[in-house]
Formats: sequence, C-alpha cells, structure tokens
Amino acid sequence: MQLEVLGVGGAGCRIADAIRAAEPAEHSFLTDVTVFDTDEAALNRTVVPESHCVQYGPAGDGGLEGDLERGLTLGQESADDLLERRDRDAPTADAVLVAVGLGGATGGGTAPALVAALQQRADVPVSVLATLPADREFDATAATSGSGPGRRKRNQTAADETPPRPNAATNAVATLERLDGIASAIICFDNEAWLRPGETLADARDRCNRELATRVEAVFAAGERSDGAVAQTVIDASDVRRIVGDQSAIVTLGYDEQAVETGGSRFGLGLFSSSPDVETSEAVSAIETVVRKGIRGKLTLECDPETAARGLLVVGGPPVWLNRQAIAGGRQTLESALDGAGVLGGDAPRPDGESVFAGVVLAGVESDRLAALRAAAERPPEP
Ligand SMILES: Nc1nc2c(ncn2[C@@H]2O[C@H](COP(=O)(O)OP(=O)(O)OP(=O)(O)O)[C@@H](O)[C@H]2O)c(=O)[nH]1
Ligand SMILES: [Mg+2]
Repeated sequence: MQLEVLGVGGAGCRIADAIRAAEPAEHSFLTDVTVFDTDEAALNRTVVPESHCVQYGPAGDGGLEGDLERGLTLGQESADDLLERRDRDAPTADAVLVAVGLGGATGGGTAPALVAALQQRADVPVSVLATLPADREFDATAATSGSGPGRRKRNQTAADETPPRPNAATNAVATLERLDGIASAIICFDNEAWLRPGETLADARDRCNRELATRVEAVFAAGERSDGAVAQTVIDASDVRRIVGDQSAIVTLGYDEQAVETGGSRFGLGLFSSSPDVETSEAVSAIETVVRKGIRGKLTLECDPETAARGLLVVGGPPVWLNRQAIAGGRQTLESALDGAGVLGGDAPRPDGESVFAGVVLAGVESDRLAALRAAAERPPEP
C-alpha cells in the first residue's frame, strides 16, 4: 500500500526519517514524508529535505520541554496550518501514519489535533505510530537501581540523576487518552523494552528507530510490486485496514528475518541468480522459523498474542524461497496463537532480497506495559 508519513516532535521526526531511509528503491511505498517540530535544531538534524521540514510554534531551539498543556494549545491552533504546509503535488496515499514520541509536549500535544484534522479531510485511515517512554526517563529509582539501567557512575551527582522527562508517563497517558476515538489505530513501540540496561535514550534511539522502520516497511510495503514480481497472495490496503480497524485499537508489530543463500553472488557473476536451487525443506524451515519468532519473539509492545482481536502475517523474501504451503502453515500458526481470532496472510516477493522475513501485526491487544504507565502516571510526583 502507499503510505504518507508525518513526523511530529523530536521522536516523530527521527522515526519518519528512519522510515524514509528504510524505503528500498525497488519497491517504494511512501507517497510523501513531512516532519514538524517546534525545535528548529532538532528538525535540522533530520535528513528529510528542507522543503518537507516545518518549524512551528515559538521560534528557536529546545522545543516545549515537556509542557503538554502548552503543546495541546499549540496543536489546536496549528493543526490545519500544518496540513496546509504539506506538499500539494504528492500522490494520494492509502493511509496516513503520524509518528510521535509519547512523553513530550510537541508531538504528544499536536498529534490529537493533527489526527482529528486529517480524519476530517482525508478519506483514508489515519493511524498513529507512538513510542512509549522508558521508566528511566521519568523514574529516578529505575534510572539508579543497582540492578540495572543507568546505575550511578563514579563522580555522578544526585543532580545528574534527575529524570530528563519527569512528566513522561503522565504526558504519555494523557495523549493516549486523547487519541482514543480519534486515531484509526495506535501502533506502539515501547522504549522500555528496547533500551538495554544502562543505555540512555539518546544512545539507543537510532537503533530503535531502525528496528521500528524495518517493521513498518515489512508490513506496509507488502502489497507493493517489487521489480515486477507479483505476490501469490497480495496484501492490499483494504486488508491492512481490516486488520488495524478504525476504533483506535492498540497495535503491536512482530518481525524476524533469516539470511538465505541467493545463488549468484557466491560466484560473483550472477549466473545462477535467477534460479538457484532451493531445497523445499530448507525453505519450509526458514519460513516456519521466522513466523514463529515473528509471533513469539520481541514485539514492539509486549503482550500475550492471545489477547489480540485480529492479526496479519506477511512472509517475504526471494521468490524461490516463498513456499506456498509453508506460508499457509504460517497463517495457521498465527491463527492458533491468536486463539482463533481473524487472521489475514500474504507474501511479499523480493527478487533482490537476501533474507526470508515475517512481519506480524497484532491488533486490539491488551498490554501490561500500558497498565504500568497508567499506574506510574497516577503516582504523585516525588518531592
Ligand atoms: N524510539 C524513540 N523514542 C524517542 C526518540 N526521541 C524521543 N523518544 C521518546 O519520545 C518521548 C518524547 O520526546 P520528544 O519526541 O523528543 O518530545 P517532543 O515531542 O519533541 O516534545 P518537547 O521536546 O517536549 O517539545 C521521549 O520521552 C522518549 O520516550 C527517538 O528518536 N526514538
Ligand atoms: Mg522536542
């Protein structure tokens, strides 16, 4: 399907940037990418062309520094204007994805008004791609506990331990509540689960954004033709629409890939690249493995797959590796993991691909992490 991506605030802009960078030349799936931030310096660090970078709100660098009320007011004032500033000549998309980091003020403040304005204008689903803040950003005990993240280093003073975004949980929960009923779906990426012990968000963010972009591409680019290769079972925009729904479902993405032998390159001449021999058993085993890990491995938001209301499976890779029976089997695996909930599946041939991959969408999930953030938001701030 063809996707328009809008990034808002620091995280949103960097994630939009990463999705743009992950778009393979031979199967484009992005109609347009525009980034919006109050923070001019952050905007300038993206590699999105200047014509697609929009600074708004108070002039200068630094953003709104977590003041969500200010962000919400600014969002309401600016949403229509921001939409006007997109490229008018861009082709029409099948869906819009608004990327945002929950926990701050610019992205979290603007996203509700921006999504509402888009829903009024466009006839296509408008979903949000949202990061959830990590505990160490707002909880000093998480940042300094001996067991793990951000243990106090020598020479580090108490002041260094002040969480960088003390309002992150409260802001994230407030924005999620506002998006409920407005966004078609809310795809979550939980920073807490993706940051390594001791790592700061600044250290981890590029890796996290690449991981997220890979998953977005696996799922949303599935239906796009790649060098003339046609899928056996095409996943089109209406399939994705059916799975993510239009009721602000919480969505999580799974993914796994396995490098495979693609012939040709081993001999450097490409002589065998069009028809390498692939053992059926090898292809079946590769697909079974990536599907299992795509469902049971690390999700963008941890949850029990059984809680999902709907699911989608995309199996991709070099066409000779896409064994039809194994893909059908993968769909059944997803169906049983979801306890019989509605599942769609398809394949994404990638003639130039060097791996077999599975992209998984679980929609309408329940997650303990969201409950934990709500509880953290209700705790009174530390004195
Ligand atoms: N995965 C990921 N998360 C990020 C990134 N940058 C920030 N975050 C998360 O997003 C939250 C909000 O941060 P920003 O996006 O920088 O905030 P903002 O929207 O610019 O808002 P203000 O700076 O307060 O005006 C943070 O609390 C982090 O949890 C990023 O590049 N990747
Ligand atoms: Mg910012």
